[in-house]
Amino acid sequence: MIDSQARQRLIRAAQAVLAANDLGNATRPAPRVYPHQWNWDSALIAIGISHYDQPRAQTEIRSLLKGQWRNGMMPHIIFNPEAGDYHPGPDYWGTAGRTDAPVDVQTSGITQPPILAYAVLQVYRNATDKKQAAAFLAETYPALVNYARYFREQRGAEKDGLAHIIHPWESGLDNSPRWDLPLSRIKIGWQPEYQRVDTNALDGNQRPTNEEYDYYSYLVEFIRKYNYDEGELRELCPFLVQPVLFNSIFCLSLQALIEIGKIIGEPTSELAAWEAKSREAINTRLWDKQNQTYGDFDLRAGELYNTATPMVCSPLLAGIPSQQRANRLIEFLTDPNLYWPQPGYPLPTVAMNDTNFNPDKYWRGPVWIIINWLLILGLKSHGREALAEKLTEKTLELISENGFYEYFNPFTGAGLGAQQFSWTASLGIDLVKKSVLISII
Ligand code: 2M8
Repeated sequence: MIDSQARQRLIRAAQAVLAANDLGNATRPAPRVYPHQWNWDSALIAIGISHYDQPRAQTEIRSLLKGQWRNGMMPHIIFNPEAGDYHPGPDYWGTAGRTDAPVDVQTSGITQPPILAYAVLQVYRNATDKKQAAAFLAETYPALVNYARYFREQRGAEKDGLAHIIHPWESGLDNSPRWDLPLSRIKIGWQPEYQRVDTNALDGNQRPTNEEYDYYSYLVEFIRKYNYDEGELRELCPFLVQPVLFNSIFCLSLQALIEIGKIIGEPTSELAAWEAKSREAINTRLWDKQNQTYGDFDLRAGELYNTATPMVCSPLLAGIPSQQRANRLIEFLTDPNLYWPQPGYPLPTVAMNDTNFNPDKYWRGPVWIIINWLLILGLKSHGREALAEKLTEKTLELISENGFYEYFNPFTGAGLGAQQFSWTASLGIDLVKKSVLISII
């Protein structure tokens, strides 16, 4: 149990991490390994910052929106012109001059989990000057709706209710075993030409393999070859998956957009229809009867498949499952053989009894604060406040005892990957602020 002094210390230290990673109008995820601005990182960073610096949180969002493409796409990276040491950089993406790409900033050409609209709503909720904050909502709303419309029109949500991704990096979960099956079906057409730099700064045993990087780089080259043309990529991209976590986050952001629309007096019936369609599709097309959890749909193979990771419970975060399904999912999450090690720290990103589980390797087992934070939200959405508080408590303990790492060993708590990681800091702040305990101290 971490007491109120430890919580205050955590907030101060987290603010120092965010200040050190501040690039002016944007925040990098970590000093050396991630020197640019990332899409969902920045959205989550803005939530943390909005608890103590509303103008800076709004600036974070505005700088992210500068990267938006004309078709509504929010790129996964906006490049920092001062930083060079990252693969793949702007030249490898080669998006400059593409018809849809912005002219004054350089970006990648794929997106990331669309948590942005939810983040904007949280920034508003944390504001004390609600009039100014509502003006910020009105300012950003059209861009946020365009981003949602992009998933409807370009990524299949209009047709299926579900958005597809064209690269594992779009999932945010890079080398999660969730992509092993669809990647294994891809025949690499040529040897991609690239140089990894991540393993210069970090232990290679904690990072994806070279084979995985071959797939990632090949897919970037493939997407670039087809000129970022969404229609062509829908037809031809060898990786085309409708992931459950991504779509649950899409639904959450649609719910947030509806709420924002109501606050600023915009009609919301169209958004409500989009949200209902996506929710329904998650509950039907992504429901895996056999495992009694949610899976991902591989559009290339035309099948639903599943992997033992806590993401199988992700629809909880947008209140999507029935109470009966939710109860079953929560039993999985709290099972000490799967996701709640005792002793240790919940929630490992792969089930501990699964052959893919590796407690130290990137998205293949370590605890990630983002996943805990999303599932804490899910527990609260389903009325499980006490359990949400328990998970909050364990997560804060993990950070305050081990530091603001990118990910953590679920048994020992040892920090892994990048140090001084921004979303660990910002979500740490958010967890302290929302914790039931803090409000009674
Ligand atoms: C990781 O992804 C990037 C590629 O986008 C990488 O491996 O270099 C993921 O953890 C992703 O979710 C995250 O947004 C990004 C920056 O923190 O790093």
